[in-house]
Amino acid sequence: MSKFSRRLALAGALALGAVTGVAGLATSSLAEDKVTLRLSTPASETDQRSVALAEVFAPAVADFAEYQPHYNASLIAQGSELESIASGDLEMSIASAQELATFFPEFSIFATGYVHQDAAHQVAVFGDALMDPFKQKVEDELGVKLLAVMYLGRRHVNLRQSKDELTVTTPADLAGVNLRMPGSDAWQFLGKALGANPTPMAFTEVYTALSTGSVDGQDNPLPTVVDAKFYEVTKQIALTSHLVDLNYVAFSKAIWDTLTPEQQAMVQKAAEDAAESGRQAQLKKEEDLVAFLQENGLEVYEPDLDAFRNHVQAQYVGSEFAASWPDGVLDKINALGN
Ligand code: KDO
Repeated sequence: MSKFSRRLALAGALALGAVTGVAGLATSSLAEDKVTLRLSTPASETDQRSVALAEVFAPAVADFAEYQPHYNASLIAQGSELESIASGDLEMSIASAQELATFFPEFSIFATGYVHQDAAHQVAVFGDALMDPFKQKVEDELGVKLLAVMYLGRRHVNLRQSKDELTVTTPADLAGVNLRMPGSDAWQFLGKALGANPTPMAFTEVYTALSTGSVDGQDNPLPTVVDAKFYEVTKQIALTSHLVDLNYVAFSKAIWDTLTPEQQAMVQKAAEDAAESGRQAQLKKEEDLVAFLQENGLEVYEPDLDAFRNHVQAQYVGSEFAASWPDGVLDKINALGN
């Protein structure tokens, strides 16, 4: 479905969701006196964002909410979570800017290579007034509240070929490389901007695709490469840092509206605390995991970062994505960095 028809289809789903979401809550409130918060994510149970939500978010809201996480996309397919929240079939997800860009193209600014500089920059951007119209639109048109920004990490290029077979120095070295990227336009564009031949595929299929050779590689941060065991079926990581990647804690507005102001404040704080806890854990892992990967036989090295940054940025200039960015927002984002 194109971006625009997807957004139109949502208008109907949202109207329906506002009704079924609240009805669902009313039933569960009467039966159990607690609101059920189902979260669906492609991430595993041991992913640091999952851990943070289970260990920090869930207990903080336990007085009035029962948190029910579903991992490995076992409840909802990757990329369909926001629609599910809008239609009242899900209460929470760990949403990407790329998924949001399928409804609101301007979100691609947060999914663009080499825009965010680090985890602190993500937090500054998310908390800045520049985010207000983005958050408002998602709330009004999708029925989803973006509560906090979670740090996924620096995405790098992770390949099956050994460094002897293929050394990645500049984007030209990725020509013809079938690089798995998640399946939305913003992701695919980033794969092309890196110089590769992007192949769309759900996260849960990547391990098998790498082991059979149906793709040459994938891109993800080091903690994901380890958590999903991609290092077992790949031989090298070129530390391109092409995207300091984030996810948002997404929460059903229909459910939010049924909470008391005190409960809303607790949900908000719980999401922020979980994001902070997950962020610190993920940053620590990123620091520690190079050694682990090397011990496991992977070659981990830095390519020509200027060549990658210049090439990727040049691809966005004049693109349909850049055309959707509100005037002045990129400058504001840059001003919040180092
Ligand atoms: C992935 O599919 O590569 C990706 O890293 C994209 C992210 O936005 C996010 O959906 C993530 O997968 C999942 O949470 C699994 O880690």
